[in-house]
Amino acid sequence: DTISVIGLGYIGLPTAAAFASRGKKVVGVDINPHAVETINRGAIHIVEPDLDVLVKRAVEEGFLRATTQPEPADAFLIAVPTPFKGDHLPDMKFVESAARSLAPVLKKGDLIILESTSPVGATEQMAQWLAESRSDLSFPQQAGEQSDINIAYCPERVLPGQVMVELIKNDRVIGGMTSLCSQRASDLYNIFLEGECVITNSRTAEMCKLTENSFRDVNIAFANELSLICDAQGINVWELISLANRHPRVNILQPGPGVGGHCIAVDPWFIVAQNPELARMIRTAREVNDSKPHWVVDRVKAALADCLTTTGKRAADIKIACFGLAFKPNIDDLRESPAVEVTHLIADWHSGETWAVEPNVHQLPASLAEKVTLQPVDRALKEADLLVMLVDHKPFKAIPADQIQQSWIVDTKGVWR
Ligand code: SAJ
Repeated sequence: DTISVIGLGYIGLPTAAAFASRGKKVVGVDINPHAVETINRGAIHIVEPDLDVLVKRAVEEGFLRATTQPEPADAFLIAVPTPFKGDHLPDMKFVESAARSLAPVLKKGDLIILESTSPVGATEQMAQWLAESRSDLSFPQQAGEQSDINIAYCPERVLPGQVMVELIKNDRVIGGMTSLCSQRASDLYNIFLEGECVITNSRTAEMCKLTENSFRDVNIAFANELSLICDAQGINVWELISLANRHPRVNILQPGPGVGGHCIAVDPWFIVAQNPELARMIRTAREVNDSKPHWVVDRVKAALADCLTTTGKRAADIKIACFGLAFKPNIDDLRESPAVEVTHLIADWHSGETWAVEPNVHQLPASLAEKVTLQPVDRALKEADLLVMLVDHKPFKAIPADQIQQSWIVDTKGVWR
């Protein structure tokens, strides 16, 4: 039996590799020829621990192959991005084109699983697109248990940086369009899954994925709101949270410069888009988290003003060092990162030098490189006038307190408190 994975990104490629490592024949499909060519060489085009070894072995042993055009298979997994199209509305164009592109190669008995984060109803919509685009009209297009193909929604829930572990260990929510669809999808994941397959319908599974990330967003927003309140009240928010968390039923998350990544800052808006009147707390949480970078920049402006009055220096002579660019600690992923946003905003306003300190990258993105220079930790600690802590990477946490001589520090992670 052949398994085809459409979309070879952060979710599709690890999933393809997981099936291939269990001796299944996997054909990966991606519209990006660079990704296809890289994978067929046995290499990877994304950063994720342990994935490189797995892909290399799978390609060498002939279990994994990539292509730009869908081919016939017995099971298809769709793991393409679902970004925004303007105004926080979900854009399903990649799911639609993936579905339409595989319709011509479908045959009776095939299983199609959607994994991409999607609004409620997306799986029914995908079934519609498939039905419209099918060329094998010899099979009657029937709904429900009579349908000649099986469709399910099975969201991924892996944490970037730990994908290969969580892919196998986490439980899977299986949202089949019928119970036969769910059964077949469960059988497929059980090829590599150590966690449990939990069966529900497709709409509940779609909402479940959105709910998980909204839960985290709302809880981070609570921590971020506390950090603003504590700042106004002269209270150390990290001490406060650790004290409150000693209550047996309180477990507050950590504040920071904002919420980044491709999921938590996006998925809650899918709920808001479909329920604008009802999703009041979910929307507010998004607004609280999205406004945090601006609040941080206001703190930096205040610190600079104080520095200028105290030292009598000119702003143009002040070096501001931003520690961390990644969207969370101990990774190198800068996409949708609040730390990058804060650094941009500082560099746009500050007349002196703005430095970025990010041990996990060797080159700044072009837009940042125009106005910011990448500096080593030591130099920033010695020469910068104002320090801005944005990401609590391990090496930053390890800096001994006596090496931090600066009087002006804006610490969004409570590392140098
Ligand atoms: N963050 C905080 N405070 C915290 C925890 C996180 O400010 O206490 C920030 C991080 O710094 C980062 C953002 O939130 O900017 C998101 O980071 P994360 O580690 O919470 O999550 P992601 O985006 O790496 O992965 C999430 C996970 N979802 C949940 O934990 C509910 C993952 O399991 C999902 O599979 C993934 O989204 C996804 O693909 O949807």
